[in-house]
Amino acid sequence: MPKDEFTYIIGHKNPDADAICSAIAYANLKILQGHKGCIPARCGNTNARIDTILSKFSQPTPLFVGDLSPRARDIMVRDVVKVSEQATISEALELIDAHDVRVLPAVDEDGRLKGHVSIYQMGDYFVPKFHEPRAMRHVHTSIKDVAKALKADVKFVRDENTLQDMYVKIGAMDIRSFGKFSASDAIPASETIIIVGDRWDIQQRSIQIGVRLLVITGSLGVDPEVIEEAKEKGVSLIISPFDSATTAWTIRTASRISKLIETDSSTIRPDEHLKHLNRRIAKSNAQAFMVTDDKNRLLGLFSKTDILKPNKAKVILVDHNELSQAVPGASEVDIIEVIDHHRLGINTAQPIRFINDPVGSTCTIISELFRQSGIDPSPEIAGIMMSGIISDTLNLTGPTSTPQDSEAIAWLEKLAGIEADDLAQEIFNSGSIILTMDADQVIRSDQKFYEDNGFKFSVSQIEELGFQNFWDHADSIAATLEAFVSQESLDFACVLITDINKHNSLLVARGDKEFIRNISYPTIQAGLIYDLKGVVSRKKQLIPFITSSLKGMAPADN
Ligand SMILES: [Mn+2]
Repeated sequence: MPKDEFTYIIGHKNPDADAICSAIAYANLKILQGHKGCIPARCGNTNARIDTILSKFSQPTPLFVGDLSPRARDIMVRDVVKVSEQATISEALELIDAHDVRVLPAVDEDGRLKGHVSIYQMGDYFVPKFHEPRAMRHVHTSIKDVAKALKADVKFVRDENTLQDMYVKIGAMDIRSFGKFSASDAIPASETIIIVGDRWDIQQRSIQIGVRLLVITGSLGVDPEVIEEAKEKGVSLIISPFDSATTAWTIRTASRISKLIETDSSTIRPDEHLKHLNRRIAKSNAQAFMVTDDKNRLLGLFSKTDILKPNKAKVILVDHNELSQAVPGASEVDIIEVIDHHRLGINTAQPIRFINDPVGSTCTIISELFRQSGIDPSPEIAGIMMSGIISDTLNLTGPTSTPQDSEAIAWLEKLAGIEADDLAQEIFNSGSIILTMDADQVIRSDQKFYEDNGFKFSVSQIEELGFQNFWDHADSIAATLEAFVSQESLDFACVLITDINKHNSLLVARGDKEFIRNISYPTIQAGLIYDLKGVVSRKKQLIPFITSSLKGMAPADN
């Protein structure tokens, strides 16, 4: 299946369990509904919790997609019709005709690009040039290629593989003018090809003056004595099945393409971004652009139309709708659907299917889509959706949890054959992020970036059973966060550590002094760590606090 028929179903950067589980479940629903090419994807690493869920319900880790911006390799034709630089015009024309292409890349034996020939260049070769009569008779080829093009009956050949310039002449005149004509022509006999019918006198004279090749037309017989003389004088002699006019034309097509190859082909590397290529290509007159690797081997080609109307990948965003949280390049492809439960933050060029419901988890919405379609998910997919809901709503106990999430869990429990409380135990016990990762990874593992009132900031969240692991690593997490703010040119950054047992959080904040001063939660330590009693939701509790706090400040001049 060509790449353009794929639809990636993908959650946000730094995926959490809901982002991964909703992508898997929605791709499954789409496939059951008969949509082809839907692929669950992710744009970040999994974590211990996600790995536990995937292995419990026998699901492969979704495909990693790091960047969706279209590149040359996404639009190039891979099975390129190409021609050997050694080929004859006849072979090249046959390829052009058989494959209906305009441009043929010419390659050497190692597949390296030497240039290209086009139907225009070859047409020009055959266009009569009356001011240059020699050019109309010129061929650059070998005797062997001529014999092959004519499917000739070879009587005698000498140096048949030597590639040379030769000039075709039809011996149609009387023997008395034939000799004079050859003399006035200023073309040496050794470069002359004579085409003649059953005219014994012209055949004799051609051999006597030592022409390079004598072609007898119309499958006419030739005296054994003439063949003997040709051998003696070293004149190559072949018999063409065609009449003289056809023979002359066919010999010209036996000319090698080597002198016609246009060597200044526009070459492009496969990973060049289309948005960077656009201007260069719009200005170019080239008909085709060759994609080559660093050894100049031909990988593919594309035309101007291919780049102006690229076959874009399609994407469905789940569990997010802000481009700052989406896979890089998402804005350059077609976003065809969004299914989410976060605040709105997207504009699209086209109307799209957009489902946003303030429930506790994207998996709740997906389970409702299953129900609306009258499709029961498999026990594994039901378990995957339960996991997303349990993870996002702290097993229906968090403040973002709604009656719809409880209903979804009740429905899915039966289909999965598993109790939500048992599954929650397994999910929440699967590995403390603080114990298994270093401080930098702790910050990045579930981090979201925001822009509000001119402020750029990030909020990471980690869920732990109790705060002991955090206190053991608080200093290094705070110091790493401080460095992160300047590395990423942010105004400030926060880490919310949530105790999923007691439903409280701690907040580490670093960056903009005024913002930090405005944090009204009680400080636990002089080290800018705040006690957020009863706060467990980044989305519903912390982000609204931050945005209202920023409203009271002068806009940042980013
Ligand atoms: Mn979610």
